[in-house]
Amino acid sequence: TSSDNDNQQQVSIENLRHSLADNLFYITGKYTEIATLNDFYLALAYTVRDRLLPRWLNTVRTVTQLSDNTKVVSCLSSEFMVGPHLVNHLINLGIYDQVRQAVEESGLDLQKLAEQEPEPGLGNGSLGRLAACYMDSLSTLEIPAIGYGIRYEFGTFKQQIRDGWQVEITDKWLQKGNPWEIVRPESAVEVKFGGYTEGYTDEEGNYQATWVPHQVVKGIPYDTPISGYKVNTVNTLRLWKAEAPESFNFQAFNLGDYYGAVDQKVVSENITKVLYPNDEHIPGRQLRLEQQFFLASCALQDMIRWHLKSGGNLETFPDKFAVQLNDTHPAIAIVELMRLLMDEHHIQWHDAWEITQKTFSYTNHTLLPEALEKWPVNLLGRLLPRHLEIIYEINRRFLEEVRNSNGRDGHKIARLSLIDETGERYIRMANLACLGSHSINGVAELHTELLTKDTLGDFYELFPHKFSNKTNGVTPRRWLVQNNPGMTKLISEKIGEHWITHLDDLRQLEGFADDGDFRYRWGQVKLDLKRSLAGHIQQRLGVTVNPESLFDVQVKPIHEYKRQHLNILHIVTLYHRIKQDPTVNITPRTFIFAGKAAPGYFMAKLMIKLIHSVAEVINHDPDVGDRLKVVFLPDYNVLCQILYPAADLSEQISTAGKEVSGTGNMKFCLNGALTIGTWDAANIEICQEVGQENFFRFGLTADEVYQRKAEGYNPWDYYYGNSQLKEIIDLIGSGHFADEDSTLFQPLIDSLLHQDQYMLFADYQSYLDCQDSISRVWCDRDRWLKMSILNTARCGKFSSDRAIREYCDQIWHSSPVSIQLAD
Ligand code: 26R
Repeated sequence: TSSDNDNQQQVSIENLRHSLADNLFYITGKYTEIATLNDFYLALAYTVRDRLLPRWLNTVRTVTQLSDNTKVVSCLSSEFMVGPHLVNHLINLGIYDQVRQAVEESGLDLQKLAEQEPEPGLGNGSLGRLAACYMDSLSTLEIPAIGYGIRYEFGTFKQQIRDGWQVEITDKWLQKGNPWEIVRPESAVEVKFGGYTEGYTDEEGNYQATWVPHQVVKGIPYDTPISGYKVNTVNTLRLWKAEAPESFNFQAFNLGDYYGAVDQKVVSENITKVLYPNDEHIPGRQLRLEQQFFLASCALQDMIRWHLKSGGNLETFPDKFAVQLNDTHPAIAIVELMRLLMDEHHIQWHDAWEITQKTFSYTNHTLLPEALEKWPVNLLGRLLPRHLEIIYEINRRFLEEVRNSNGRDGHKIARLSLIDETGERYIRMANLACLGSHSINGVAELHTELLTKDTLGDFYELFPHKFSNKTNGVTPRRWLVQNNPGMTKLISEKIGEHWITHLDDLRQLEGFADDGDFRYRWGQVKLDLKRSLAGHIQQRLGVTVNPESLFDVQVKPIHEYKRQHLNILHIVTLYHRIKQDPTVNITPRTFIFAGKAAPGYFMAKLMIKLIHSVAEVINHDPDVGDRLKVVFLPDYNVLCQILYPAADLSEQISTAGKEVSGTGNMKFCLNGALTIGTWDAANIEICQEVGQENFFRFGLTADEVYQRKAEGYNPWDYYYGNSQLKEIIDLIGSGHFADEDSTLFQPLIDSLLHQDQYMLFADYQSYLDCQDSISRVWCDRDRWLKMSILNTARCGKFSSDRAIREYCDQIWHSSPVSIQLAD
């Protein structure tokens, strides 16, 4: 067809080269002679975006004109960690090779240009990355979808290390412009804050409320395309920026109070200034609640406008949109939809509540009780007075129902209540999310089990039908195809390319696990990646590591429950063995760490310091030589992509029952790393898939952790009961790694000796034994390679495509729509 020809034409080398030159001239306004590398990157980005636009606009047009029986998936998330766009689009559009050639013929280097792209760090960790993987799969599966989030001006902080300590630097990702977004000022919405409510009774005798806000803020949408792999679907990620409405403070202008009016502008724009790090002190942060409500209100107004414009009425809203709440951060949307339906569209409570429950579904991502969100009643009432009224009414009706059908167990009612009245009064966002949704899911089997038994047990008892498990997944496009071209090529050579969208097909690799030639090449791919990582390490940190050593990698946020310090205990044990007998036989290992600590989390920051201090000593000790090296790669986001493919061993060592799912574990497995893991989170399912003979398991189970605690766990028993453990704890405590300063790591040592909340001591010996057996297996290279191949071959379950299919079939009831390209 002619549109196919246009397409071919559009991506001919010749045409790409011209566009590149044109965009450089017309968009960056530069001649080649004075253009910077960043200008060339921008020109290339626009060249690629131009080629996405026909697909994107056709997707938007098709989706907005959909008949009633097709549902749009709407993902509300306070975080989206989409990662760099450029190479991702090249691969999805299938034009990587053409573009590389066009770039080369223009005298440039594609990789260098790609490195110019700042990473939009609009998230803290895997919750935001999960949302991005899911957007990728939605597009690839041709599901009409929209992601709603916040366009933070500053994303997650950049991490620098000074003298072994983490230092936070602001992330100015928008500084040099963002070619991937298109602002849509004509689609702005208004969001209200503060003030008071007025009630009246209408002609029909119904109570009506009006909200007289104190402040109005404008939400401006910025759209980013999310392409699917080799399909026409390009869905939208719509991020909202807060601005002051120009007309709002006219009075101040008229009175000549120019600065007063400008102040207002500053206050409004603060709402989307910065992403909050995962921190312990969130409940009092008014700005965080403002962000949450801002997102919820913008998204809902946008969807309602869209629905009404396409001729729908609000009764059919849930047939048009399936709204997924990514954790409780956007859960205030439940109340906002009630308000919009009742106060602005005059729908009665009963109907409004039915529409609301049909619309929302909720995914939980937290088990730690201190991370369950709650907002002080006073704060919420001040900021959202009308919403507090609605919450009280939802709660009143709910608790009345509970009392009527379940009797008067006061404790249970107190636990179910949307309001925590055990001390200062709080609104419990998880309770609100459970009540206002028709579906609640956990993100790994064990997590869902613990949720239903414990964290949300009371709700499970009332609404067992609402609960289900949807084990997380990651997109193989970014985490294998893009990140690990060598392995991708090797796999595709053997089994074709169908696996890229049907990851279960990797099973066909099982047939090659015993093929000597294939094994050899598999090993070579890994070795190449390790060499290139070693080069990076040399360049960035000045540390020489041996690419032939076992690369033992732990990358994830730094947290006590994730137990980076257990890993350190193993490293110090090996060091101690060498010091006792320098001729001891030790399998050479390179220990690689990366990850950020929340800025206010002292213990996590001390763990980073400990890693650096131990590294400093070990890396320079002549007795150790090049047998052991320890490195910490700063600013995890940028470098993490190359860490997964280069890893031999993946450390997934959280205290059982504490990690929700993990997704890093899946990325490692996909890239052929073997896992040393506790019986926790998605590790369990990985082990079940790859087979226990291909997985290194250690430590207590979640049940055992629970029992030990119940029996009265005493870390001193382990300290005195295990001389090796005692020796290394004493070694760290003595200041050996801290220039003889015995106070530096005392807080860490004390917390282990006196409490050991995360049971490092209980798992220490088991971890050590497991690591020793890993060292033995490593020496049998053939065996290791076979296990590595089988890990990749059997991890098909952990594709985000599988996860999204489950969400579509069981929760959203949404199906694919193929997008035709118009002529
Ligand atoms: C409320 C505030 C303090 C807060 C708490 C916790 C803010 C953010 C979080 C992070 C949570 C929601 C999170 O990211 N959880 C992670 O979700 C991943 C995706 O499901 C899991 O893989 C991972 O195990 C889990 O920690």
